[in-house]
Amino acid sequence: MDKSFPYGADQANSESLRGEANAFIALGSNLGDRQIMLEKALEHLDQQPDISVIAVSALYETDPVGFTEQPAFLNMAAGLVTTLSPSMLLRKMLETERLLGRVRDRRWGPRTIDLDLLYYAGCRMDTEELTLPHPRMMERAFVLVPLSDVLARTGSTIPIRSEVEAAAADVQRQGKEGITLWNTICWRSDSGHSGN
Ligand code: GSY
Repeated sequence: MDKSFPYGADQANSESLRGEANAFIALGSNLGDRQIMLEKALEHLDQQPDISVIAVSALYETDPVGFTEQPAFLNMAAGLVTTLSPSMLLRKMLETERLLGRVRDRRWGPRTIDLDLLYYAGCRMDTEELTLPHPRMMERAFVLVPLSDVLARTGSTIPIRSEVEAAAADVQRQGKEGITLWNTICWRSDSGHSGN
C-alpha cells in the first residue's frame, strides 16, 4: 500500500479505491496510562504497511457499561484505509491488543486496550469471528459519540453516517451514559501530512 499518498477525506469516503477499503474502529482503555495506550494502538496500526490511520476523534472519558465496578474508560474512534480484508484487519487489531498487554480474562472486565471493528466499506457479514457492521454499535454512547465525531472530521458519506449521528444525538439527549470530552490529539493526517 503506497503510504506516500496524502490520505484525507476522499479516502475516508471511498468505499473502494484501488483495492483500498475505508474502515472505522472503536478504541477503549481503562487500565494504566489510558491515553498512551490509545495512542500506541493507533501508532502500531498505522505502522502496518497495509493500514493507514487517516483521522481520529477526540478522547472521551466514559462511565463503565456492563460491569460498573471498574475504572472509567477513555474511548475514541478512528478512520482507516486498508488493503486488508475484514478478517485480516481484525487479526491485526487483536495482535495490537496482545502487544499492548491485553489479557482476555473477564468478558466485561477492565482492559489496557480494546479495539472493535465497527464498519468496513459497507460490508455486511456474520461469521463466528466477525459481524459487520458491529452488532451493538448503535446502542453504546461510548461508541456512537466518538464515531460521530470522526465521521464529521473525515466528511465521510458512508451510508450509516446519518443513523450514527441520530443515535449519538439521542443517547446524549437522554444523558444515560456519562460521557465527558477528555482531550484531543493531533493526528498527523489531520494536518495534511502524508502517511510517511
Ligand atoms: O466494549 C468495550 C469495552 N467496554 C467499555 C468501554 O469501552 N467503555 C465503557 N464506557 N464501558 C465499557 N464496558 C466495556 S466491556
